Amino acid sequence: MPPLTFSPEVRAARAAGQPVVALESTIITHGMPWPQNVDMARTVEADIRAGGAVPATIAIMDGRIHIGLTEAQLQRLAQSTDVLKLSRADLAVALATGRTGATTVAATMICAALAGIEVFATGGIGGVHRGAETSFDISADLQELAETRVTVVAAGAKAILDLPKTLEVLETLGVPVIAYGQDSLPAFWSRTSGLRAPLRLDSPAEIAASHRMRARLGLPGGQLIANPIPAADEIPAATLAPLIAQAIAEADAQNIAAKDVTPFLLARIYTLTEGASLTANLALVRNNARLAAGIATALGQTPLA
Ligand code: PSU
Ligand code: MN
Repeated sequence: MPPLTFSPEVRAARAAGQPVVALESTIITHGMPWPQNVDMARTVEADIRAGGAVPATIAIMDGRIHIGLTEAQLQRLAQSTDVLKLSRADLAVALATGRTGATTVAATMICAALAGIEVFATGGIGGVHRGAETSFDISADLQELAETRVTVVAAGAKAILDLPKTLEVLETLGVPVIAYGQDSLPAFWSRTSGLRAPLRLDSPAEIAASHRMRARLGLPGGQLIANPIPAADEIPAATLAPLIAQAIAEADAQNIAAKDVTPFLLARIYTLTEGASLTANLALVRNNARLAAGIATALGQTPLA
């Protein structure tokens, strides 16, 4: 039996058959600074409740997989500076040795699936980093989307990544990349990337139906729903491009590698945009949470077969 601990709120939701939406914790510990990270976590949880579903923020604490965090646990996680960043490779070691850590998209998908949660909202997924042809830096999030049956709502991938290569890898892995309500692939801070998304759906009911159809076909793996940032919150790609280039050059100069690359770039871009990147990030995570609540609700109304 996996070492799962449900929060009282999530336990009650499961007993009542209410829709549940998973949330990751690396965005809290490694994606945003304190105290904005804890505000974001609370606000996004409230958005999911307002959307008629129950939020389950997932983290590893004291050797248990926590599905839903209490206020005290959220505070503890958000304020610690030495929390581990856990992906698929790290989960078992962290649990077996009683550690505390935040789950990435990949690890959150694994834990959500273990808990029977089918929908997960986040900001951006990991992907193929620029220069991956020499660094081989490709996030484990992509492989996880191919293996674990959870529908992930994100705002596309950040421009710190190589978006065309990320799309190619997802295609190779057989992951459906579905733009929500438009033809273009959204690019996190911007509504459009200049790339056409491979697939498009226009309603939570359609997304729920294709999630169920994958199960009927016996296909493992999830769906990536790419939900564009609201127009009012967008940051033009041209504004960010030089700042992203600067952040990547600094990461190279300082030999930042492996797990440290994404948190380093996010922190630098936050500083270089004087916080504007964080404001937009909050808006898009909230937008994704609302859509995920709609999908979880629609799944509850969609027959299993
Ligand atoms: N991209 C973002 N914000 C984030 C992350 C990615 O825009 O917070 C986090 C997520 O937890 C994601 C992880 O799963 O970084 C990917 O890290 P890596 O590139 O090391 O796989
Ligand atoms: Mn990486």
